[in-house]
Amino acid sequence: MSTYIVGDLHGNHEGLVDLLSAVDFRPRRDRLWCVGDIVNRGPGSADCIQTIMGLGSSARCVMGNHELLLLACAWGFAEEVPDSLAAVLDHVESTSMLDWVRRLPFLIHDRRRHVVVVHAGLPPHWRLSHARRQAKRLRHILKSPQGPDFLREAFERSHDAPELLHKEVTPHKNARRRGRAANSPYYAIHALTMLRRCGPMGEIAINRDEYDGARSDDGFEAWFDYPRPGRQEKNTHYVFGHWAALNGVERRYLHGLDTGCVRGGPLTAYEVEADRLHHLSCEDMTE
Ligand SMILES: [Mn+2]
Repeated sequence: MSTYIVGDLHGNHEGLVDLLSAVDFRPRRDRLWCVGDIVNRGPGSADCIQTIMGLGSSARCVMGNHELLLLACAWGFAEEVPDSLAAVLDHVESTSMLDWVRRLPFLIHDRRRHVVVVHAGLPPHWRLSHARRQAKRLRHILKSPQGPDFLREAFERSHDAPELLHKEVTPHKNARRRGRAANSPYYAIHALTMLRRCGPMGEIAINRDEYDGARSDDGFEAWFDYPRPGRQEKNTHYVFGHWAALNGVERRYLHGLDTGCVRGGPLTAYEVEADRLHHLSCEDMTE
């Protein structure tokens, strides 16, 4: 039995099918997990959802920011609806697909396999137990009747006034206010689905996504370059996507799997039990 964690698919259904075939994936024996952003950009968003949904309990997927965008499109408050997501909304099975997307978890922690999966990252000042609670709360909110209002508010904060989001999601220096800000679900949804670089207390750096592997001079480091407690579980593999500009990150216990498979990069999957990567060449689908 093998568990394959696959990087951001972005509607590259061909890549998904080819990868499953290349590793001789069998749903009764193997498991497929996804780091999120299975939709948008590429032409096969609906097919990606259906294939993964169709695997039932053999597949798991965490929520990515593009799944949130799909929900925003469905709920009528996205600034614009990309063609690749309109195809999901127009699909005859859209209701069941959207219902599935809405219920995706924001974090997977498999204690037996010693694996944690999130779409973007974990703020360095969060313990894993806190991240799990936040993820659970977000999932609960999104699938509740308040889900659309909550997501609309989260989108408004990040789209209409990014500088305001920056302030609101940034933990305050004052300890009590800091605690409150760090517990904000708007902070949590941004961190789990959008985080790239941040300050030591999880201050999110908006629009500062460049990274050359060296320490930065502005105090905003890649979330995974901070020591514990952000990744305090020993002997546990942390797996994420979202940051295609890195072209993948491969360190001991750290696996960044977004290698831009919809823009001509490979599709990358991490095979948990064997502790190894698979790369599948893909054609550029954005042209
Ligand atoms: Mn993403």
